[in-house]
Amino acid sequence: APTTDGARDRPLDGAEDDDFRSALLAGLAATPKRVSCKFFYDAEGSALFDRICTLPEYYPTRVELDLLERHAGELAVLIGPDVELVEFGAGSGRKVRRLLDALRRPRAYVPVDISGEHLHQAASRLRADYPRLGIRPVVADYTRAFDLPPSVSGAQRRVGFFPGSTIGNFAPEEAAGFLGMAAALLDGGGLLIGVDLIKDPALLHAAYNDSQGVTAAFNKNLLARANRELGADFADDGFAHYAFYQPLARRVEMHLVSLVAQRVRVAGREFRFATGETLHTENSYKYTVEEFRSLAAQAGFVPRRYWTDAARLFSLHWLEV
Ligand code: AVJ
Repeated sequence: APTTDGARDRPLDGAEDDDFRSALLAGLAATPKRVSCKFFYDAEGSALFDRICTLPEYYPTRVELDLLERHAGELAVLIGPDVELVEFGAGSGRKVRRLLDALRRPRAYVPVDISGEHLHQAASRLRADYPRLGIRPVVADYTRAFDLPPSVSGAQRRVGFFPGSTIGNFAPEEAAGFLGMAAALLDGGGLLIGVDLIKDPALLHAAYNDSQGVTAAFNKNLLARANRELGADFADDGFAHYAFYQPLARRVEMHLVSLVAQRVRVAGREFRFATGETLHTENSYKYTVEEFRSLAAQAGFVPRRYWTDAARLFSLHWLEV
């Protein structure tokens, strides 16, 4: 089991609270109002995120899957045989399957996720199709320091996998902190990581404001989740999805904007929203290839190879420790 000790038990994303209730109460009391994006991913939110990944405007998933397939042969050579693959976050399994299929004799798959249920599902789906792979889920919040169980016998090196530009949810200083922690866990191995790139703001805007409204539903599910789990009384038509790219901050911001002056009750406490006041729900930072490589180098990795698509929408990086 992962261990935590007080000194290292520091969150990297600035969220002090692990549980939704105390995090939302603290975030609604703060100015400006905010809540960590990790609370998007209940069962409803995870299903909505899977739909986002199939949207025509949301290029990251499509481009990253294509990069994994196109460069499978080169990845297999760089990563090497008999590795233990550690995934930060348990995804739908689509990306890790593509990677596992490229690698020679992968020994073990170690998904790390805060949600035990999500991990259990990811593990059992893979077990059926990869009977010779040791699957060893670890329940941990990878935004904080955590330990891994000893490597499986026969594994040559530990290789991390952090796809989807999830690193973009960290501010750059926090991303450096995460990479430093990953470098320590993956000593002697490497990290394969997907990073979304700075591009025409119109393309970023479209990716977070899809025409089917799935991203809006994903964002608003946070309020629905509060109503379901905390007995809150957020009115669905009282808030709107609001997402935009901030070129100077190099990030997409998602907010829920209050359409009227209103009071909301959450877990027995009352909060006021002015008209136009927002609850900030997510940051998604974008990088240039060179900026990301120097961030990784500062954190202790040796940036080896990277791949991008022809339009330079998205990048995949192989970093060694
Ligand atoms: C999973 C954090 C990479 O920032 O693009 C998608 C989440 N939010 N649409 C991203 C998300 C809105 C996604 N990450």
